[in-house]
Amino acid sequence: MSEGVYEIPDGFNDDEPDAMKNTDIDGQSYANVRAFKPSTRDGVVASEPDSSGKRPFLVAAVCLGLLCVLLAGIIGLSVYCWQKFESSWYFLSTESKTWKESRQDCLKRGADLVMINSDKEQTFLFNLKKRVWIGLTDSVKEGTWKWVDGNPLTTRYWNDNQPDSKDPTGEEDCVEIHTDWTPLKAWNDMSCDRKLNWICEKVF
Ligand SMILES: [Ca+2]
Ligand SMILES: [Ca+2]
Ligand SMILES: [Ca+2]
Repeated sequence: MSEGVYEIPDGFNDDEPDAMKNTDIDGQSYANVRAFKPSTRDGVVASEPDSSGKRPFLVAAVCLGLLCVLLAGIIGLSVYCWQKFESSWYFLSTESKTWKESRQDCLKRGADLVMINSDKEQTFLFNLKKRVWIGLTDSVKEGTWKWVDGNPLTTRYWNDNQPDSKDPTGEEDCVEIHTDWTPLKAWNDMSCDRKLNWICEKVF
């Protein structure tokens, strides 16, 4: 035959991709109408980056991975800052603030200053070995101690000589756990304007 190109009949299953088809008839080469696209199968390596849309997906995958690492870090850090004991989570501050500022910090964290209901809880807090504010005050009525949720004081862990309200500059209306004493006799009333660490409690 000297002219023409054989047509592939309908239904003929040609497993060669269109891009690879070349027809050689009578010693003459006919290139396929579609551009030749190099592939590793041909021993040709593309020197240009693949612009088929894979790159944006790769960038998105890397960004997602980095976001996951960041989230894991934040979650890990927040879990590290809170300690679980019995049915509550406790946050021990690293800063020192007044009693009122300390309470505001706890409220921002979705918690409140710690309220102590048992010997076990008091001992756990004492063993943290920090002078800390707790959620107990008589600022509304001198001598009437109330927890931050408004409940009256029933279980007490005052030191033998406390509360004494003997701050030379004024009243002592807020309560700390003092580290110098014993676990179940560790409370001291103190001026609310003094700066101490504090403990927030979240009950579950
Ligand atoms: Ca408690
Ligand atoms: Ca007082
Ligand atoms: Ca005192």
